[in-house]
Amino acid sequence: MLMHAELSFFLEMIENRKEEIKKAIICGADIRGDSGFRRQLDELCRLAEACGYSCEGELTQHLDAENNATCMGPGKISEISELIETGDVDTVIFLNPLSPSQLANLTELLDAEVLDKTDLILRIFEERARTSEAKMQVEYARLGYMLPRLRGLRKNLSRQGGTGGSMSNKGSGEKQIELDRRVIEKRMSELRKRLEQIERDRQQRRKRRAGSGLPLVSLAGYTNAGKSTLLNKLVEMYGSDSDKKVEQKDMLFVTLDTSTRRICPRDHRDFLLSDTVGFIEGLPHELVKAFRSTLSEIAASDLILHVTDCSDEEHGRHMEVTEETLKDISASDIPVIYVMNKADLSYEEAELPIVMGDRIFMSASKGIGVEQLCDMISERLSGELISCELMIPYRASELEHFVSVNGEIEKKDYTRDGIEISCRIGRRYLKRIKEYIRL
Ligand SMILES: Nc1nc2c(ncn2[C@@H]2O[C@H](COP(=O)(O)OP(=O)(O)OP(=O)(O)O)[C@@H](O)[C@H]2O)c(=O)[nH]1
Ligand SMILES: [Mg+2]
Repeated sequence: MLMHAELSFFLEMIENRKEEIKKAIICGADIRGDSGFRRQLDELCRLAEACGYSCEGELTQHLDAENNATCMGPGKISEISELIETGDVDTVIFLNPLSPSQLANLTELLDAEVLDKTDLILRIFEERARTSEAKMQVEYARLGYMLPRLRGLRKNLSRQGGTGGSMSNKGSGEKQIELDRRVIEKRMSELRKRLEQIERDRQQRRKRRAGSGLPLVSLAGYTNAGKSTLLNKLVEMYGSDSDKKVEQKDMLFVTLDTSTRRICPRDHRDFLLSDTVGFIEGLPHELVKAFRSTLSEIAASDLILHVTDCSDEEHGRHMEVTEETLKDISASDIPVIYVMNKADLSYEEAELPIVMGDRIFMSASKGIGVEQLCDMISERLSGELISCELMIPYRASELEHFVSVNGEIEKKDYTRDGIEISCRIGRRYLKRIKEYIRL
């Protein structure tokens, strides 16, 4: 966490939250009748609940354009004020991203805690982050979010009864905000350096792994789709006894860190399977940026298992959001298998699994379709193999083992000049053996 005494207001802000369940109201301006508006409000309510709020109601307004000063119009803002005065609400959560000036104005006008979806997601991540890397990433994202909003934050804090640390003790006004800004920027640059070092270590590990050569398969998908459940099921069926399970739970954003396990399916080549943070519509840009290094694991994989809760009526939208996020992290060119999970909720179990091309309708929690999924994984991984003929001299005979681990040997002869091999091997391993390929 922050080490600067000047930033005590930041700690206060987090501390002040660990109170009883707060009553929240969900607000949203529906700009020109957005078709996904209803669904987004419901999801915001789930997010609020995951963050310890109880949703007491919602106020929405159709608008042609957002109100620059207060997001919603003055009439609606008065309605919210009345709810706050009667004690029915102490937090107001906006679906629309609030600009720094809208946040400052609303906090002033409403005399209540005001947050938007980005802030809410940051709070969930703050509560759930466990490893020091995840903690640093979330802190970096939080500070990036705070930087342009210092004025509104100061109001929020003094309303909560906090001293506001440097923000309210040492005089007010622009000068103070400038001071706070400098402290935050310094801390962000420290965090950036430490995160860059972690990323370098990760790249080293990745290189070593590529050298020893098991293919990497990554789970990706909307939050709560069942990614961790699938990892656990594969570990249970084909992992080693010492492999620990990861947390799986019916809540948004349970997983924030990457876990990798070795899976050894019957009759197929072993592979590594990685589970990482889930996606959501409108995942704050600050977070995607801060979690880039964690997400880079997906971008470095040989195959992605795109997991979707197909029983959710919004699953089409969830898949679109996942694809957009994969594009964002430069992972859209990697081969994909679509895992339509939780199919037990929409189909008779006897009908499952259903395999249609690169899709499989299955159930991770019930273990239905796991073997078929492994067949598909193996097929896709070997589809990426290239046929080649090798003549390996005996002085480099360790490459025979390298080829057998990373590919499939079709024919092998021990000749006078060396080992003659016909094999199929992943494109990315060609570099290591290129001088022995026979043209
Ligand atoms: N009915 C049913 N429930 C499932 C299935 N797979 C997972 N679940 C449930 O869905 C919930 C979420 O599962 P997780 O594995 O934690 O989901 P996740 O994708 O890892 O979610 P985050 O880590 O939060 O992004 C849990 O309550 C699981 O028990 C399934 O095949 N069928
Ligand atoms: Mg998970």
